[in-house]
Amino acid sequence: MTRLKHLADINGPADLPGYDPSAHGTGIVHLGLGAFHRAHQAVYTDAALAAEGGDWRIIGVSLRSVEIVEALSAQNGLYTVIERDDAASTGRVIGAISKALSGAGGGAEILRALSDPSTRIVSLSVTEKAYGISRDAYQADPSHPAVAADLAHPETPSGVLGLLSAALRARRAAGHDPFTVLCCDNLPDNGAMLRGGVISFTEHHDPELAQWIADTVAFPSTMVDRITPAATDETLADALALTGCEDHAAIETEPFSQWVIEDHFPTGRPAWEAGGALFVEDVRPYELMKLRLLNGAHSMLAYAGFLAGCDYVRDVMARPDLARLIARQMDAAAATLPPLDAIDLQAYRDQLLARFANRAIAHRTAQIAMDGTQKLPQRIFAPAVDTLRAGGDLSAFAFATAVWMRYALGRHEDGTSYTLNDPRGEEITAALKDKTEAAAISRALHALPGLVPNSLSDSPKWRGAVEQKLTTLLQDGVEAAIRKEAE
Ligand code: CS2
Repeated sequence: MTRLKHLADINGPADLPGYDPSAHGTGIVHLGLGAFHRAHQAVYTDAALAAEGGDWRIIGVSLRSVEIVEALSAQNGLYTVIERDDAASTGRVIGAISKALSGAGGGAEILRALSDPSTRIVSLSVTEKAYGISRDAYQADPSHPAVAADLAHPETPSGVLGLLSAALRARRAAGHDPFTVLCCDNLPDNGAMLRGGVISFTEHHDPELAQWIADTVAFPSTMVDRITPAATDETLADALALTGCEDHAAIETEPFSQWVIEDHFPTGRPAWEAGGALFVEDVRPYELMKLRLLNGAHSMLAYAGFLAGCDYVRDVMARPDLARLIARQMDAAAATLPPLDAIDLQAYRDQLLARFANRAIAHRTAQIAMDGTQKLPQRIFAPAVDTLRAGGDLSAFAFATAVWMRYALGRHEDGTSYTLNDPRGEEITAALKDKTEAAAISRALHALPGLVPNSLSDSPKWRGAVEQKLTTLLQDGVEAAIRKEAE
């Protein structure tokens, strides 16, 4: 079987890049080579290259995984994106990635790529937990392992903040322009957050450089959206059918894709609007809408669905009671949003429900359930705070929190256990040891430092609502609790 490596070898219905990849230099280093980057930013860059050309190909960096780097390196960076919905699967080969680098063996090569004058944008999709930035103060968090390691050895960084800071130092010393830093993770105000993290990290050892970063480096915020599950054997089999080639980096995703970006790129950018990106003054309202409606409902359905034995989001949507709770979650979240002239919230919500119901996408509830401590603050707690302040109905947020707490126990009702996949997993397990009562569990999890905002922890109304729902989950069982909640 031919391995995907040259466009000329492709023999199947997949679309090919509308340009000659080898005719374009690189202009972007992207940190985080996961499925999401390959289904989203790389696809927009592919469209931009086809529409307007330019030296904007991407050096993709995986900070931890070696596998994807090996797969893409063996394929000249080429891979297939499979778009699926109930009607059809279509394939498109992407040529935007010029090279893949791994951080597993140390950061020297990555630092060279970041410091190269041809690099004008550094984009990131590294997941919420990789940053090590306090969410309230936008400061580097020295208790985060990568931040601590890089603060101790800033010349040999391996984490996000250390790499960005060291690369900016090298560029300044060499007289090169700084790059623009583009955060593509699901965090509110993600550009400002990353800016605060990089500057405060740098202040520890080089205040002058920190000032230069504050004065010269742009950190536009973005809202990113495309539901992209982890690839499965079926993904790879379909890629073979679509290209006639074996493709170890293929991914599957939904037809929908959205990217809203603040247009602040002092050193230029690709014509991402060719792929449908929307450039706006202020991303925040879009980001809040997406985080609270899509991601908030996703987290709730992941915990409730996982506990109810639903492996995939589509299975959760097929249950009328859970589907009703998902719609309720979105409505409760929508009530916390400022009006956004450009968007019809009702239509957005209905579209989300249809996207979740896509039967052709195998999106695991267990995948979305990961890293709850990193996700719940912006998805569930922030809108709960707004709802509490406005005197609204807390039910949806309290239920989402209670199902997460039930999930945090790490065992199903039949006693089988599962791994709590969360950077604070050990801390949670220690806090919950020997706790069986709802009140004790809720107290222990509310007491985790920096997780639940004080306005919620200190509110008897909130605490009562969470505890009551957790009591039902524990005493009557998950199924009965879902039924009762959906009544
Ligand atoms: C999901 C997101 O895994 C998760 O937490 O909620 O990855 C979600 O699929 C994307 O944000 C959709 O754009």
